[in-house]
Formats: sequence, structure tokens, C-alpha cells
Amino acid sequence: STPSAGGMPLHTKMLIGFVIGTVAGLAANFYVADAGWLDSLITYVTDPVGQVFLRLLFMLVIPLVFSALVLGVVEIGDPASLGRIGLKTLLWILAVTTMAVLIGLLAVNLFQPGRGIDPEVAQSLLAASSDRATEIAGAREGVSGIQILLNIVPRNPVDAAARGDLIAVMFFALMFGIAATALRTPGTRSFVAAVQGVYDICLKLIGWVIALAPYAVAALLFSITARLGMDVLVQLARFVGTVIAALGFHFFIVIPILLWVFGRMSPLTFFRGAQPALLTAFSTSSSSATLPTTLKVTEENLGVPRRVARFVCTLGATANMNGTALFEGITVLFLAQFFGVELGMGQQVLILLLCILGGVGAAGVPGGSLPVIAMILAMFGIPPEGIGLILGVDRLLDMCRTVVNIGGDMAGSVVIGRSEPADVAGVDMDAALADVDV
Ligand code: DAS
Repeated sequence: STPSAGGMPLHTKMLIGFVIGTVAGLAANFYVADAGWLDSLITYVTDPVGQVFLRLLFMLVIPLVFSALVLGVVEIGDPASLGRIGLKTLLWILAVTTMAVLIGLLAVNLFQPGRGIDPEVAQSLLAASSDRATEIAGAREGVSGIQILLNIVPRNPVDAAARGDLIAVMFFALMFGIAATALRTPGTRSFVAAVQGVYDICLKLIGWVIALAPYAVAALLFSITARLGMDVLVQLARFVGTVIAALGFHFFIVIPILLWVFGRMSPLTFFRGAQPALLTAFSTSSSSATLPTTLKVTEENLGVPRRVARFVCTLGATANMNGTALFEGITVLFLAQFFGVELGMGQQVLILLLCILGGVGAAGVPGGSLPVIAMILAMFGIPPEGIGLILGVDRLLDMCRTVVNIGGDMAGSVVIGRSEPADVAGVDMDAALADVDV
């Protein structure tokens, strides 16, 4: 897993934070009846620690999502110039990510992992930020379906960013990226270079923020378990089960079917050939860190022409995150159930859109999707404190969703590679596969 300064892998530290926070919280919940000092400890120590961590995540969302989306569009490039591969990659990303999010939303509506605790009790968790959550929720109350769609186009992108209206910011970033691609003047090229700088800085900042996660996990889990006791862990187990079941369905059923039908490749060949990259993704929880292995394996073990593999895997590492998009959908709806926030069909459709774009806007680093999730929660009046609940189990889930992210990139490369005429791609995939000895 990701080594941190202290030598101990970060995810292990997060696990330790989870255990300490939970055990201490359960002990407090069990032994301390209603001592004022416990409330003071939560109010003046653990809640603020958790709030600072959440605010650090919020702080990064706008620059991260804006730069990731602009770069994602620019890298796909002007469909006319990049021709078929760019368009096919865009179609693969949109189609397969949509399937992944739908699987996630179906799973969380089917299993209802968030139901069980009395919402009023769960709402008691809310710290100062709840007024902000209800404020935004209020802003969305009674908004008609048409108005929800109109709100996607921001009148003022700066105001949208200030209000945390993520989908409006995403729409603006997409338009900006398309225009930057169409122009290709010296000015836009230096703009794109600057945006790349913003994205790189965001990755660095996420690394620092996530390094604080172990302490935030301990604080947030203490606050939650001290107030809610054992029940919350049962919900958490059901949440983990739902995520893993949905990821497994997408990864072992949907992806193999797409490979079989469009890539003319047997799942066995794919998983055997892709194994080194999948294991690297599992251990690093980072698509970006796995990219060198992904490229090598896609070309050498899956017979994908280099031109196709380089484009699809490189772009996919940041813009095609099926596992992450699925996870975002489940997390948002799980926490809505947990806190008793009812979401209408229109809002669930908007969450679907947000998660598809969130799969593009997330960063390919450990915990790269957490800022986007925090913002989506706040947009729908769902208390972002809930992130503390999932942070504790984020290690296992991040490893699993990163494997699905990488798997989706390699499967896309195979399908697109297959669709390119051998003379254009320069490699006949059947011949290349025949030579593979994995
Ligand atoms: N760990 C991210 C990745 O590298 C995914 C995520 O955080 O959801 O793909």
C-alpha cells in the first residue's frame, strides 16, 4: 500500500485510526451514560478535527474537478484530429461508466444498507455544518426536474463554484475544455499547461490531506460510535458488502461480457494477461501509480496495438474510473438512507450524472474520489460527516475500486484495439495474442 513518511503504509494507519476511534467510541457509548464531559469532548475536540479534514477535502474539489475535466477533454482531443480512437474512447468511458453507476444505484436501492438506525438519532450527529447542508438542501427543495436540468448550465460559473454547485462547474469545465481543444492557439496551449499545473498541485495537496486521514478517521469514528453505538458498525458492514457485491458484478459479469462481445477475447485470457496490473492496482490503490504496469501489460499480454493502449490507458487512468463512479453512487445513497434524507427520482438522476462526471473528475491517487463525494453529499443536504463513517473502511474499498478502474481501462483498450483495422493499428491482435505466453 502507499508508504507514508513514517514508513508504515498510510492505509494501515487509517485502519489503526478506525479501530482506535471505534473502540474508544463504543466504550464511551457503553460505559459513559450522559456525562457532560463526553459531549464536550465530542463538541470541542473530535468534531472539529473531523470538520477540518472535511473542509480540506472541500477546498480541493473545485480546482481538482475543473482541471481534471478540462485535461480529460483536451486529452481526448478534437474528434476530427484524433479521429476514431478519441471518439471510441469517449463512447467507452461514457457507456461503461454509466453502466457502473447504474449497477451501484440498483444495488444500494436493492440492499438498502443505510436503513436501520432511526434517522433522528443519526441526524444528532450533525455538527455546525448541518446548517450548511440544510441550506443547500433548502435550495434544492421543490426544484422541478426541468429546473434541475437548467441548473446544470451556470449563469455565473464563479457563483456556482462558490455555492458548491458541482455539476454546473463540471459543465463549465467541459465547455472550456472543448473550446480550448478547438482553438489550439499559443494562448490556449499555455492555458492548458497552466491547468495541468493546477491538476498536479491538487494531486500533491490531496496526498497531504489524505496523510491526515488516520487522525480524522479516529476522530470522526469516535464521534459517530460514541453517539450511535454498535448499530452503526452493522450498517457499515452492510455498506461494504453492497459496494463489493456491485463492484464484483461489474468487474466479473459486465466487463467480461463486453470483452467477449466487442473485444472477441475470452475473460480467462483477459484476467490472466491483466493480472500484474490488477495486482499492482490492488496494492497501490492508485491508477496513476499503476499506469506503467497497465501500459506494459495491455500491450504485451493483451496484444493491444501500442498506439491504442497508450492513448486509452493514459486517458483512462484519470478519466475512466468505473469503480470509483460506482462507489460514489453507492456512498451518496447509503449516507442519504443513513441520515434519512429522501431523494426523488429527479435527484437520483442528477446523482447519476454527477457520478459519471465524478468518475472523470476524481484523481487517480489513494482516496482521490473523496473530495468529489464530499461535495455531492453537501449538494443534496446529506451531512458530509458521513464520510468519516466510510473513511474507516476506505482501504479495502479503495483497493477494490482501483482494480475495477484499471480493469475498465484495459478492457476498453482491447475493445477499441479490436475495432481498429490491423493495417491502421499496425498490429494484428490475433497474431500478437498467439505469441503471448503469460
Ligand atoms: N484510488 C483511486 C484510483 O487510483 C480511485 C478512488 O479513490 O476512488 O483509481
